Amino acid sequence: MDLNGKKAYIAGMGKTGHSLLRTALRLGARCQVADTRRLEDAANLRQRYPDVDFHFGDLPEDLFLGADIILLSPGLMPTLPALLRARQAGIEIIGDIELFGRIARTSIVAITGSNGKSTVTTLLGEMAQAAGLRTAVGGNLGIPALDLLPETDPEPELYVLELSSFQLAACQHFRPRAAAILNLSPDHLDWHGDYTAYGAAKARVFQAMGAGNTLVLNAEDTFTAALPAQVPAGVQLRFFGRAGDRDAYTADGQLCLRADGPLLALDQLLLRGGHNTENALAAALLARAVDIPLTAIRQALRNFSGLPHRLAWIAEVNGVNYYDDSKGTNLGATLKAMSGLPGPLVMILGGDAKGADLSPLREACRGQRGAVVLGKDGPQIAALLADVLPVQAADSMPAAVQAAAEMARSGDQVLLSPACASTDMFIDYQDRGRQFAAAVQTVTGRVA
Ligand code: UMA
Ligand code: ADP
Repeated sequence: MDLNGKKAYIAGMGKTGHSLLRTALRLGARCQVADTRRLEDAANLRQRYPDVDFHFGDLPEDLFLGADIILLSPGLMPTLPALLRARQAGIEIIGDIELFGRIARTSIVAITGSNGKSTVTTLLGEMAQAAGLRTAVGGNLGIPALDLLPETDPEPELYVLELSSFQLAACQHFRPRAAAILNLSPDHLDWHGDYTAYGAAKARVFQAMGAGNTLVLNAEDTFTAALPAQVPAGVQLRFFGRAGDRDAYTADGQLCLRADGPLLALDQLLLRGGHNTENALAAALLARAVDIPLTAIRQALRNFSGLPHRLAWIAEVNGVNYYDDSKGTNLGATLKAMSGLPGPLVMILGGDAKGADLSPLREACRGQRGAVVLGKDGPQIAALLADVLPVQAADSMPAAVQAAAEMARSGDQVLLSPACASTDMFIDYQDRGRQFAAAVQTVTGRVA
């Protein structure tokens, strides 16, 4: 990637923006940075990078017009007038993953979909490590992809990247050796405009793939099952699903690979729930696509107990079990989490619904014990559910847990799986999950 002497404009100065700036400077670019926010560390940034021009706050429409290339952060809305103007002017705009793909020299596995990405990414990373591969794991999961590139040491043998629809929307030639699209359900519709555009962004993960590459798809998901017609010639397709004619499936209490036979008994999998069985199958197919041996796959499957804030058990108090599924930030994830527990449930829902239609929650909540709603879209969810089950509103996590504990009866489960983003009330989903666990301790400590 030749950026030497080029004028690179970094759009957004979050985690990704920092990684874009460091990389562009290393490649010899002359950089400018813009962020629509008035960032607290602006003075530090100016001090650390004295040769870089920074622009914070509202971005003038013509701000990017002098750039040779714009390096875009994923969270920025594509409808930002300064970006639209630059696009009209024919300036190249690429995201961090496209840039990463142009620099990285070893194999990349990319994982996307609406739900299960972090789980599959982490699990595949464990499989690769168990196989003794020098592996770097990141992307939307947390460490920006560009920060995985070593400055001096040899490159990792394998990069495992979780990719969001925002990141993929800014990819053109990105070509992973293997990729998976796990599923699609409505999310981020405010950013993409509609469901079709959201799905199209996910499908960009395979647009530049070709012979020698493998695409793993969910055979049971309406969106992913219809994708093969769009997949470039030469790409090997691998399907996971329930039935035995898939490439990975479950049969007779075993996880099985069509090419390799039985992999592991389901009861040896520490991950719980049908959705996690799908995640395990997807990770195993990806692992085989990059030649990870079966022994390493089995070892990782036996040892991996899942990530925090994904249907994680917190406590049992007075016969009521409390579960943290704070990472349930869209409808699809919450429906899976609800179906993974026996019930009756007291749901804690709400936050920023990101423009999604949450009406399928009505059916899922029918017959459950109750719901407590929180946050920006709490009132909308309360109105949706009011005639289906008892609903209460709360203005903080302790108040929500208090209300849920009062509604629950012995044998019930209280489930925080909000179907919404957290950032209207919390720093992020981890903060929301931690506040939930803390509130469970205090509130139930009082009633116990
Ligand atoms: N923002 C502005 N103005 C700007 C730049 C950003 O208001 O000029 C806002 C964005 O709208 C967004 C926030 O700041 O709300 C962060 O945006 P960003 O692009 O700077 O994000 P990063 O801090 O670089 O973090 C991103 C991912 N975040 C998003 O895409 C929103 C992180 O995923 C990811 O871990 C990180 O890059 C490294 O790859 C988080 C996420 O919530 C976990 N992702 C979404 C999800 O999983 O649903 C897509
Ligand atoms: P992502 O990174 O895509 O958000 P995670 O692995 O972090 O996915 O899981 C987020 C939430 O989505 C979990 O809390 C769980 O409720 C749900 N989930 C996980 N895997 C799946 C799946 N394969 N299908 C549907 N929902 C899932």
